This record gives sequence, C-alpha cells and structure tokens, in this order.
Amino acid sequence: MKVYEPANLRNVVVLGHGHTGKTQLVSALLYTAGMVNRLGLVDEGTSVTDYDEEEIQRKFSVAIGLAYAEWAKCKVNLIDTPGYNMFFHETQGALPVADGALLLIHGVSGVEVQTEKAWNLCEKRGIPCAFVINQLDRDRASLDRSLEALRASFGRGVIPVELPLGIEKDFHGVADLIKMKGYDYPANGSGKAKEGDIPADLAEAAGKAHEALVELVAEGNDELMEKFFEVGTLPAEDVREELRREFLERRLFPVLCVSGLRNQGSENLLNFIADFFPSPGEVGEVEGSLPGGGEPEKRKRTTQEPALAYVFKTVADAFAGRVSYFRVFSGVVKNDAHLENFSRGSSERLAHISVTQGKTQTNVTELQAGDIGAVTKLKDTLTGDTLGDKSAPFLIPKPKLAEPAISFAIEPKTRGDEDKLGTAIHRMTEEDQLLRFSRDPQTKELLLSGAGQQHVELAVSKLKRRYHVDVTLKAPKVPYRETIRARTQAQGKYKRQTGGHGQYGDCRIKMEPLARGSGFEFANEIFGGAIPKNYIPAVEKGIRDAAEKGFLAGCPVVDFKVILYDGSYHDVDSSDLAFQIAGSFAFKKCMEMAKPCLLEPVMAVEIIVPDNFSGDIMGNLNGRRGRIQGMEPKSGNSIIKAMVPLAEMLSYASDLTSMTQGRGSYSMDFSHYDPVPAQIAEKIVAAGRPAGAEKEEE
Ligand SMILES: Nc1nc2c(ncn2[C@@H]2O[C@H](COP(=O)(O)OP(=O)(O)O)[C@@H](O)[C@H]2O)c(=O)[nH]1
Ligand SMILES: [Mg+2]
Repeated sequence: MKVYEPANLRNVVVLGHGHTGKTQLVSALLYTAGMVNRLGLVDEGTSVTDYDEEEIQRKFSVAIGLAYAEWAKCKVNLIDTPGYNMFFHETQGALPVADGALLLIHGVSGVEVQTEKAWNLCEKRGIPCAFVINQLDRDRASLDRSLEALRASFGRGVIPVELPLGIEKDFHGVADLIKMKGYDYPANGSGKAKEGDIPADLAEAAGKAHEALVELVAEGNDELMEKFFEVGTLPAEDVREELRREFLERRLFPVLCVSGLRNQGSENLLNFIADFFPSPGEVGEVEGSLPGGGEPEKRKRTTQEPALAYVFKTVADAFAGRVSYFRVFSGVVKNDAHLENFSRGSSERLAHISVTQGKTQTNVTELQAGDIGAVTKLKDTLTGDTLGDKSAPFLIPKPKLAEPAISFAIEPKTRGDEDKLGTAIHRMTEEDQLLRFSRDPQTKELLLSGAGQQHVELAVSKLKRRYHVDVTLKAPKVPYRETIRARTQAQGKYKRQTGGHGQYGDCRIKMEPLARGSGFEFANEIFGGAIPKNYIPAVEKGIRDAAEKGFLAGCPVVDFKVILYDGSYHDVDSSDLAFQIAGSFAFKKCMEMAKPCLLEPVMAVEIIVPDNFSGDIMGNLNGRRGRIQGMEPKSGNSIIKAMVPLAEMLSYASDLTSMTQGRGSYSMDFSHYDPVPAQIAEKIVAAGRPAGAEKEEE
C-alpha cells in the first residue's frame, strides 16, 4: 500500500436520507476505481461497507463504513454513514474526520427529513457539500424536480455541473457542463465511460445550463464578472478554478447525476472528488484545546508538525478485539508508534496500523497528516479520544451526542446468559456511545436505553449473534409515582412487650401536599421533648422508607410534606427501630385519608413528518392522550410538538414508521409528572399493589 501525502488525500463523508443509495454508490465507486473485483450490491448483501451481519440482514447501514478509492493519484477516503434517524449519532461521529460531503438525494423522493439534518451538520462545521442525485434510472426520477426541492431548501447556490443523458430507464450517463462533453456508460455496470459530444437532443438544454453555471460562478468574483460581461462567456479553466473556490467556501453547491445500482456517472463523480474536493491541507488549521486547562489551541495540518490523531469510531471485533479508527490531523503516525492519549492521560502503542476497505484491513507502514486508518488492541482509548506525540499536547473536540430517548427492560433468558451479559454490554457500549445500560432503582429492572426502538432491538440482536447472550426485550415499566391531594394528620404508635426488654415508639404527624416536583419535606415541630431529639431522625427515616415503598401501587410517594408535632417515649423501651416503625404507621394512616393518586411521566415530544402526514399524526396523538403544543412548517415537512404521557409512547417508534412509510422521525425528553386519569389509574393500582402489605399493630 502506497503512502499518500496530504495534497493527495480526500476525506469524503457520504450523507443522505435512508435508502437514497449511499452504500450502493460507495460500492460502485470502489468497483470503478478497481479496488474490488466485483460490483457489490446492497440487495444481495455484497456491498463493501454494509458487511456487518446486522446490516446484511436489515439491508441498511447501522454504522459508519470505511473504504478508499485510489483514483487520479489521490486516495479518496469514503465514509459511508447510516441515513436513518435512529442511527444519526453514528453519522454525527463521522463529521469531525471529513473535509467534504456528498449529500445524496433520491431522484424520485427529493429532499427528505434526514437530508436537512445532514445539511445542518455540514453547515455547522463549514464542510463543503456537493449534491448527488442518485437512482436516476428509476421511473419518475427527475433532475429538475430534485433541483427545485433543493433550491427551495438550500438556496440558489445549488447548481448542476452535469445533466443526465436519457431519463428514467434510459438513463445512461452524464453531460459535463464545464467541459461540455458527454459521458456514455454501458449497462453492464463496469462504470467505465466513453467520452463524446453531448447528444444533439440535449445540446440546447446543456448550453443553457452551461450559461447558468458560468454566470452564477462569475457572480462570486468581480473580475470574472467583468470578463463575463465583456466576452459573454468564460474559459473552462476560469470556471473550474472559481467554482472550486466557491464550493470550498460553501457559496456554491454543485449537483451531480448518477445511478449507483447501474454504476453510471461514477467516473465523473470520482474525477469531481479528486479535482474539486479539498485536500486536508486546504481546510484551515485544526482547532482544539490544551488538555487540562481547556485553552484554545491550533495546529497546522502538515507532516512537519508532531503526530496528532483523533479516534472517531471503535468496534469490538469478536476476533481482532478492539479496533480503533482514527484520522491523523498532523504529523505522521508510524507503525508501532507510542502515542499519548491526551483525553485520558495514558500512553498507547499503535502496533499494526492499517487501512480499511469495508471489512478488510491492509497493514501500512505510516499514515500522513489527513489520512484515515485503523489500529487494534489499544488499551484504554475510546471514541472521541485524541492521541498524539507526548511533547505536544492537544485535544480535538468531540461532537456532543444526543441523550437516549427510550429505555427497554431486558431480562436474561438463562443463568448463563445473565453471567455473560455484563461483559457483552460493556463491549457494546464502548462501540456505541448512545447505548446505555442501567438498573432502575425503582422497578429493579435492567434497562437498555438508546435512540429508539430499532436501536435497542439492534443491540439485543447483536447480543445474541456476537456474544451469544439471549435476552428478552420488554416494554419497560413506566416509573409511576404517587402523591396526595388532601391535608391529614394521624398518630402512629408501636408498642411491644416481649419477655424483658420491650419496644416503644409513638408519633403524631400532619401531612400536606406540595407543588409538583418538590419531592419530600420533613419538619420537626416538637416542643418540650415529647420525643427526644435523637429519635427524630428515626421517625423521618421510617416515613421516607415507607414513602419509597408506596401506598397505592408500590411506587414512591412524592411532593408532600410531613410535620412531626407530638408523640411520646419510654425511658427503657424506646429505640430508633421502634420510632421508625411508628413513623411508617403514621404515614400509612395519613395516606388512607389524604386522597392519594398516581402520577405519570409526561414527555415533550417533537415529531418531524412530511406535510401530508401531519393530520394523521395529530389525530393519532390525541388517541394517545397527547396535548398538541404547536405545529410549524419547514420546507415540505411539519414539526409537531406535543406533551404525551410516556406510557402512550412506548410503541411509538414502530407506529410512526408504519404511519409514515418510514419518513417520519421523532425525539422526546422528560417534561414533568401529571396525575393519571382515574380509569387508567385503577388498572395500574390493581396490577401493582404489593401483596400482603404488613398490618399495623398497636
Ligand atoms: N434503481 C436503483 N436502485 C438503487 C440505486 N441505488 C441504490 N438503490 C437501491 O436502493 C436501496 C437502498 O440502497 P442503499 O445503498 O442501501 O441506501 P442507503 O440507505 O442510502 O445506504 C437498495 O435496495 C438499492 O439496491 C440506483 O441507483 N437505482
Ligand atoms: Mg447505507
């Protein structure tokens, strides 16, 4: 494997809505560049970057896939990403290592929800972005309609640099609007084009599109504008140079045309990447901070600087162990280098660095600034860590991830599964930082949390396939709570005479409701030593423990205040334990009269769907006891905001998918607790009341 200098590297992230054909296109580009010896097909499970068994089975990407094409003296690193909202955190993880983006558009569907999200990611990081209209071989695919949608969403800087030759099933290549040449691709998928003149029937349209391109390019440069007005056109070399400059500045967003499935338009796309996309040296200095103090720090992206690398992905491979994927940001990372992990303050040895072509690793001797590679068996380096030459500390900021939106309860099927679960989950959470594992303190269930149902289901499937751990996935128990609605007071007395030493505790308390979210308050208003000071914490503890166990349905009682105002004691028989029990008795008596009720968590939900679904979605939310807070249109989509009880959202992911044919997405955060309507509460109480609650004794 050749060593590539920064000037000959291109780091390209492939973004787009699910099913636009990102993975298929990457396979087509790799085949065209001669990197693989057959055209991999997503539909047959032979694509290069969806090699994971979970991806092959699902036929869509769930993780970043890495590949490279050696083309026109360049090494083009291609980072394939998942398009589904559920795996958006994976996609986000690829952005820090990309210098340019291909944003794929489905030739029939146009701009979709994830198109916008991907666009926003690039905008935030100032990453140049070229649009690729894919699947132009399909019925009803159209460049014109796609352009209209793109311009409506992203402005007039969207400009085609190619036109399709032939439409729908007759699509067979592209007309290059800079060179003004036609490129005819065979139907056999070889990806090899024949250059010729633009066909006569397209000549006029191509002429107009060429003029539009030249004019828009000239707009960004006064000198060129003058020249353009004088002569009426511009030399191709000027157009290229200026187009490139404005593409890198994100003033212009070139549009290219392909069919990834038929491998048409691929050579032109590869040439475009090699000629127009930035090399790592052209994207400004690396911005980061000094470890410890967090002071801003910059670093030149040259090979002369000390080594600096950033780990953007970690895979727990069953055979190779931990594989860390990194990008070199400055200097040179040599095989067998010893680097400092600045994020953790430890040192690592990078034995066996390699480059990645889908599932295949090829060892290399060194990787220069800008290049992307992999290394196995780092000790304690994880995704988001910065490694580098010990003499030159530096931290590269890692993207801020969303928090998990949903939790499911998991239950190991056998004792053996239970034993293996911990290690397996640990590996999986290393690999996927949005996956969380915990035990619910209230319900004692094991919880697996993630971005959504599919994300958690994927984790369960991986547990079984990779780690042979079988668990059942259940909807989690909703963390209900209890509270009171009336003021009450009661006495709790515990007295026992057994043989010699007895037990004695006696307290009188008042109980009153507090505002939502206040939790529990305890006030001591005993005067004159009716209960000695040292027993008062015991009374409080007795009440707290009883409140934790619940009264109606075994859920913690919250938002109430207890005032201890009287009681009595015995010189010999009183003890902490006796006063704890007395406290719990008083609490239970109060609860009986305090009009207790159940509270449920309510979520703030945000749903994004194409406009035509918004009516159905809102009707459906009403059925879930949701309260709509508002609706905003956003370029063909509606953003619906609502407050919905968590209990009604447990199956939302799959319902939304089926209601919108997979085109809707949602997120939710905890908002507050609200009383459960009486009818529903009755059922929960019937199911949840702890059996054989202990009887009071006086
Ligand atoms: N007709 C047609 N189908 C395509 C094309 N590219 C991809 N597909 C199909 O679209 C589906 C999704 O492709 P995939 O590459 O997995 O999309 P991704 O989710 O963007 O990675 C698969 O069934 C592909 O075979 C194309 O250019 N033409
Ligand atoms: Mg994919």
